[in-house]
Amino acid sequence: MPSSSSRRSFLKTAFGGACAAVLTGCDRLSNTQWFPKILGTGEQLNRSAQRSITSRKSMAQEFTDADLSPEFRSNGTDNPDDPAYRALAANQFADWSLRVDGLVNQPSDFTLARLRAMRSRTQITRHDCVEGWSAIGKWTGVPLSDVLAVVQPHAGARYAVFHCADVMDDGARYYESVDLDDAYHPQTILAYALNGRALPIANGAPLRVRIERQLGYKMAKYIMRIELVESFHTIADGQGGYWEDRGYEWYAGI
Ligand SMILES: Nc1nc2c(c(=O)[nH]1)N[C@H]1C(S)=C(S)[C@@H](COP(=O)(O)O)O[C@H]1N2
Ligand SMILES: [Mo]
Repeated sequence: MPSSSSRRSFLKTAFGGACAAVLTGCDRLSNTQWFPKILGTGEQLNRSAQRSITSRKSMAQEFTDADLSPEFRSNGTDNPDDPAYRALAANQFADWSLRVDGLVNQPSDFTLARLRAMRSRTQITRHDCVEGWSAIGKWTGVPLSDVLAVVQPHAGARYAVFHCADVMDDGARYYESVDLDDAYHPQTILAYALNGRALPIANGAPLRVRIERQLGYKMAKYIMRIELVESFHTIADGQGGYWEDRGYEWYAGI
């Protein structure tokens, strides 16, 4: 993996004159997570170039309570109108469970109570939406790695696909996918709480994923099922996600 100084020199080269004028400022920028995140998408670097400038194991920046946005806005679906979802919501999700299956040894169902009883992680992070807004929120949930430890993915499993409850205006259901590097990342959690309270419906209740080094559209809300697959192209002959099927990059991170 490249050292942070080689990453800095890459960034200085990539940003040439702009960085030469304000070297110290550029050093500071390159040490934060969001700078490479924006570089990776704005400059249309491909995935291998992104991998070569930043370790896949690096952590997204975490913040403090003082940094929390006054309100964490909602984007995309804010209340799925799927009848099965509405029935679950009417009963505070007491009858909801997460199905985890596909290429696994132990297909399993996780109720909210079961998820809440597992190890939890709380992290304060910044969410960046490609539509041009960001917000800092405090998320609590189960590391996805712990859920995967229960279901035991097969050696051939390469991606986790998140199947969601909401159907978009064009009739397609929202879904997303990540590779297992990101699925096992310590900051990848299945979040059931936001800012110390049960996750609001507007932000994905009862469960949404946080994949902190990627952009907002990867962070599937209203998750009903996680499927382990060898290729995400087998999902509806698609490109790995609702927005990816409409032209967005599958790899939306550093
Ligand atoms: N199921 C589902 N997940 C989704 C979306 C959606 O419309 N449906 N929108 C995505 C986008 S573009 C963003 S920016 C975030 C918004 O999360 P928020 O509503 O908590 O702000 O959720 C992402 N996950
Ligand atoms: Mo977004």
